[in-house]
Parts: sequence; C-alpha cells; structure tokens
Amino acid sequence: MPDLTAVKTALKAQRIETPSWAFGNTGTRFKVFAQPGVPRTPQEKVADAAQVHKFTGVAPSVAVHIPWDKVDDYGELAAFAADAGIAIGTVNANVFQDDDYKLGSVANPDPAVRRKALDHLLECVDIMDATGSRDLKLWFADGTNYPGQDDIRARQDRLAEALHTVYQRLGPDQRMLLEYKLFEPSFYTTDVPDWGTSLLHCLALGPQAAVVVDTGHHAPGTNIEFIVAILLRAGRLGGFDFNSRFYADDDLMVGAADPFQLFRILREVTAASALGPEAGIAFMLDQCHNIEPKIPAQIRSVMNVQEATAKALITDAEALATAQRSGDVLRANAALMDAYNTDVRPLLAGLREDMGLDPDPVAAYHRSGYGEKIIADRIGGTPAGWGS
Ligand code: RM4
Ligand code: MN
Repeated sequence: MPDLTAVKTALKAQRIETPSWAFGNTGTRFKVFAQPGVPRTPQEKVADAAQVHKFTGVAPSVAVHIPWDKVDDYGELAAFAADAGIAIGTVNANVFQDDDYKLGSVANPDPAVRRKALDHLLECVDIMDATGSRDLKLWFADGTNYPGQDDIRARQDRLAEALHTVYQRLGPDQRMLLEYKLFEPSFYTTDVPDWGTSLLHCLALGPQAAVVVDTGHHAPGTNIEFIVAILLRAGRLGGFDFNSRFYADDDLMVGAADPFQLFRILREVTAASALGPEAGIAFMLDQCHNIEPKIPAQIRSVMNVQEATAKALITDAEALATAQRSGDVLRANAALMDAYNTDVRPLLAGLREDMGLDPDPVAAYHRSGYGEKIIADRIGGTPAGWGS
C-alpha cells in the first residue's frame, strides 16, 4: 500500500496555476453573459486569484495574458501580487486578436506582420524579466482555411524562424512552452495542430522549449495520457492547460466532463515522479466561466485536480506492477480502478486542516463575504473580458 504520509506531502507541495482570464467575462463566441463584480483591472484579477489560493493553499500563482493584462509597470504588478500572497506565473502571448493577423501571425506570408508578431513575443519576454516569470506560453491561431491558400512547409519555416529568435532571447532560467490545437480558428490547416509538430519545434530549439498539453485541444476520443507518457519520456512535457470538453475546446471546469481521464493523465505524471516542482511541469488551468460564478468555479477546478492527483498517488504501484509483470490483466486493471474509485475527499479535508485551511474551500469562500464585497465595490469601469 502507498505511504499515506508521502501522499500527503506530495499533495501539500502541489502547485496549480490559475488563469487571469478566468476571472473576467468570457464565454462562447455566441454570447458572453456578464456577471456583477468581475475585475476591471489586472490588479483586481490578481486579487481574485489570490482568493483561490487563500482557500485551497495550492494555487500560488496566476498566469497573465498580454495585452489583456497590460500595465505600465510589470514589476509593480508582481509586487502587488506578492502583497496579495501569490506570484505572477506564466506569461501568455496574444497574436490572435489583431486585424493584421487575419492570415496568421508568425507564419503570415507578409514579413511586416511577422515582424509585428515577433516583436510582441519578445515584449512578452521583457515582461517575464520584470515579473520574474519562468514560462512564456505560446498558442498560435495560425493556419489556413482553404487548400492552396498558403504553402504548408513555408509556414513551418516562418514559424520556426520566429520561435528561434524568441528562444535566443530567453534567459537561462526561462522556458518557452509551445501549445498545440487540432483546429479552430483555422479549419483546413493549423500550423501547430498536434503534439508531434510542437515537439519537433521544441527539439529543434533546445532544452528550454517544451510542449503544453491543453486537454481541450484534441480530437474526441484522443488518448491524452498516452501523449503525456510520450512527452514525459522525451523530457519535453512543459505543462498542462487543464479544462474539460464534451465536444471541442469547451473550456469547462477541469474534471467536470471526464474525471476518469483526468485521473489517467495524473497517474502518468505521478508514475513518472513528475508531480513536484523539480520536474518542471506547469499545472495550469485554462478555462472560461460563462454561466457559473468565477471564483468558486476556479476553487472547484483546483479541488478537482487535487482529487485526481490524490487518486493517482494512492494507486498501489506495487500491486499494479506485480499484476502487469505476471500478465494478469484483470488484477492490473483492478489496481488502477481501486484507486480511482476511492473517495479521497476525507483525505483532502484532513490535509487542508493540517495546512490550517477550512476543509471545505467553496463553503469557506462563500462564508467569507468576498463575493458580495466585489459586487458592491466594483461599480463603474469596464469589466475585463476577451480583449482586456
Ligand atoms: C487558447 C489557448 C491559450 C489560451 C487562450 C485564451 O485557445 O488555449 O492557451 O491562452 O485560448
Ligand atoms: Mn490553452
């Protein structure tokens, strides 16, 4: 049986990063339902993210998205975050919302547009210097809609050239995380559609480049834990963008649609001893909360990742390995299912008490009055959303 003290130690050391954009008004391309009390500034987003950490104890950083979180002084934003008890985490570049990027950003056939996109990516590294962030996360909407629209290989060359320039600009402790997505907004070709393409670029760049697995960016039925295992084996799993999907890039709360898949993914991570900070895997959320209140939804999401992690950690690895070695298919499967079917909520409640936290973070948040306070305080100004 797994050593429960070691399981608890690993769970206490777990780090999950929240995304600043989850606190703003975001949703689908059909309608964004505005909520009262949402942040109007990057500082207010940071303050909301700090609440998630306050009640869970395992979400000590918030990712920013540039220019949505543009401020005059990023050092000041980092200091503001530190005062609130958290840090600024991953810097996300945005080269997908400008009219110039109609035919792509770094893979655009027009060199002037490519230069503009590249300058933005380099600016993001400047921001990382100021905030002390380790990771630059890149997701490109680049691609084509029609056969013949552009040269597929030439686009890869342009992409590789831009990535190379940004890579050269990284400091020794900084990393580039390259995300992939099967389709959307481009429908015929996407320049970084899958983990293989991302990995090829990362391998060509060097050891500071790694792949990000956004759980919503695959074809239905894709075996994501297999991809995770392959990337772990190659030493190129940079991190996760966790969310849930029923159909495409739904950006729902992680663990809501398919908690078993989340368990299987985290089982690969824990089996490879890659949960701790020394493994360098960034566990990030990338979600939108269109109809549900945002801060409790983020707290719930962090708890869902924790629950899947706890189940992965309590897996009887010895029983599993013995069954696997002897070719006992049913016992092997049962060893995994026993862990998955264990109710880890009492374990996590106890863990929170050990950490000086309320055993029920969502209830504690609701009791705190923070939700009512931001609704009363945040009157006037422009609520944050896609684009700010
Ligand atoms: C993209 C991608 C990125 C995220 C944006 C908001 O689809 O998943 O990671 O930064 O959405
Ligand atoms: Mn993502």
